Amino acid sequence: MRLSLRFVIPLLVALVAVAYVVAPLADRLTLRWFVRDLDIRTQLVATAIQEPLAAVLTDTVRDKVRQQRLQSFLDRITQDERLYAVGYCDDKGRYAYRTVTLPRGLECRPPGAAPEAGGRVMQYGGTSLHVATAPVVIDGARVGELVIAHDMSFVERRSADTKKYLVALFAALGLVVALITVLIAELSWRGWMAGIKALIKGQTFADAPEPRAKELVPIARDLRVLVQELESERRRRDEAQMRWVPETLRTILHEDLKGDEILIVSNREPYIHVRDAEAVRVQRPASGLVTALEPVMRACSGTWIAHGAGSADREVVDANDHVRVPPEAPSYQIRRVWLSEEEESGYYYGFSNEGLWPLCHIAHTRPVFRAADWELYRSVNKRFADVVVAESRTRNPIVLVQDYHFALLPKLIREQLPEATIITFWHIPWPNPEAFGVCPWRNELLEGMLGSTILGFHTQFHCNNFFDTVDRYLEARVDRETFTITHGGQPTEVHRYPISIEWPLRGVSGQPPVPDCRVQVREELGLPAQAKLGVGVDRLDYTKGILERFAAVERFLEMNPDWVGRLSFLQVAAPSRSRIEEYQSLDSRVREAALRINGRFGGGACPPITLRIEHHDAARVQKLYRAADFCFVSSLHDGMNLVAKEFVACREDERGVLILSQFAGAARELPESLVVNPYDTEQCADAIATALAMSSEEQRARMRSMRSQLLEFNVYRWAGRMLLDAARVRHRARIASGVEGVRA
Ligand code: ADQ
Repeated sequence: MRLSLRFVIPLLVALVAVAYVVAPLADRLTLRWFVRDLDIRTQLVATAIQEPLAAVLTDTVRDKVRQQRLQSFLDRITQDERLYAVGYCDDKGRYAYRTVTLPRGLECRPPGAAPEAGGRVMQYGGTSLHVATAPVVIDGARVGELVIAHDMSFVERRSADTKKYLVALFAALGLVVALITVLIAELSWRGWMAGIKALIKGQTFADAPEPRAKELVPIARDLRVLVQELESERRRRDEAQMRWVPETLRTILHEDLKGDEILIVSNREPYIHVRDAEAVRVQRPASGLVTALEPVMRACSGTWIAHGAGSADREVVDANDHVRVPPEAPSYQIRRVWLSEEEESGYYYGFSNEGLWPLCHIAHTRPVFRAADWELYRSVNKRFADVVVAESRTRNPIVLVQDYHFALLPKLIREQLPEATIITFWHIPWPNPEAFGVCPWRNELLEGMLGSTILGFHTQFHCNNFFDTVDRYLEARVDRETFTITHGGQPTEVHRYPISIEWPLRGVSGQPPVPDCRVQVREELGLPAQAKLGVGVDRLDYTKGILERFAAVERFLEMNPDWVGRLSFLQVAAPSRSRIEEYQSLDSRVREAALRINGRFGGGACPPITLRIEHHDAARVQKLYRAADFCFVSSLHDGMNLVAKEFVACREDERGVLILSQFAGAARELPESLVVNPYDTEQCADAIATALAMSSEEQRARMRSMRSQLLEFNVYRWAGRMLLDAARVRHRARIASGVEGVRA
């Protein structure tokens, strides 16, 4: 339709132009040219016949003879096909001779009339005639005048021919113009479309090329900015509808954050280099924080700043203390920070893990606060702040500060990089104001954290506790409607970001089928093939409720003696913070409990408790999850607990039961698990009984529901939501600075 219009319109225009403008104009012009030609021709004829005419006129023969001669002379002349008629007017202004064809009404001009400048056109008997006069002069005296009429029908014939050619010419021209128009329109339409398409694509991928059509370039930029903003806005609004995969994070980074620089700071590094007898080995620490952030960093690149704690860490870094990881396919770098023994002991073991860890977990372990530890905590936070500034290539990087080891860091970074976007995530619970209030440096800690742009906790409950704590101890404006705390003019948004795992969990697809895992793990543990297996996977930490778990297994066997020799509970516990007395004591208590329970119910090939206090690699842990009939997470208090989520992620067979503590953040997201109070031994023992008796249909229904929750709420969403919020804050700050600029 579009094409045919483009074709027809130029053609119609050409034809109308021929009919109403060109043809009449051509008519007028050709007529004028021919009249001029005929004027000249008349003069030529007049001149040519002047002499013979004079001879006839002056001949002394009789009048009659003269007349006859003149007549036949003029008749001869008019045999010329164009010469229509000739007349001779004498000196009295009367026709002395005239051919019969001379129009009747054509009178002689009065004698003495001035010579005519040119001829005139007249109609006669349906024929157009050109009539002109020429004086006849004999011996210098004017004796009369010739009237010469030319037939102009040839002009009409030629004019008609010319019109025909013109129409044909213009039709051909119109056709060519129409074709060229269609061609150009089509090409430029495609060009525009390609330009616009590139432009629209450019909203999603910032590196889209400039449109080739030059005229599109300026609007391209404006349009791109506009669509990008709309797109970002839509993303923020439609976060719930988005599919959360690594690519989504990359898109947010490139589009919403315009590829801004990302720095992560945590105490634990994602890869530790350790020296064996002869070689350097790479180890991945058992840490929920690392488990969550590593896939995010793979997706985002950037720099991860962490304490270099491995025995071979210094051997593999470059001159700037950088090492690229993951070793198999490097995609980001670690910047290692070296701490002395004293610093590590005061900042990490002392203030962080003997002070803040028990302070934030309500696990009835008394926090220990030493002034010396506090000083080292402060100075190490300052060291890390300086490293962040040194690593930052821009004045406004996005810094993701991780966990309770760095409560002071946000404020320290803010002092040196006021434009940085600092997102602090607190991976452990936040207690109520009374519990937190026992810390001698509570205000400094709170002020340090409020240097953040955004502060995240796993649950709303922890956010509310934080609001209450700030409200209680600081002079700050706490706005619970906008979730913002303003302290010293610096606003901090406080939000809930429940952490999760990557989905699908890396490595699971490479695992043997679940039945094979069941058989292999039972063989490896020396358990009977039919034995039921429960599993617990933790860092060896008193907050994880390992002793309470054992007590529940013991109680279950007490209540259900027929299960003795048919059920084994495998506890794998990664040694953790083993320099701290409380942890050493836990280690011995856990070992003793396992021995005692095994002594009480064991003896056979299937001990009630199988305890492995050692670090396992991720693949091994996944295999254990797959081999188990149930997984028991009995944390006394836990920010989230990723073990619960990992267990669910490893069970694509939709079998297995999760027993989960109500005091782990994960219980809010996985209510289809068997939710228990780990302090209630009876309830936990019952939960084991329920798990062992649960039909496969019920297992499937519960597992399916939990899996769909994790598919949707994975770690990319956790990180993505924080980054989107950061993008929103940055966007608003840019607008605000623009407005300031205008005001100034
Ligand atoms: P953690 O206290 O470390 O994390 P958790 O969330 O359960 O606890 O993560 C532990 C991680 O270590 C899991 O990935 C698990 O597979 C791994 N792991 C445990 N034992 C292991 C072993 N023996 N060998 C090898 N790997 C082992 C803190 C908070 C949590 C919060 C996370 C993330 O205490 O509440 O969920 O950070 O924010």
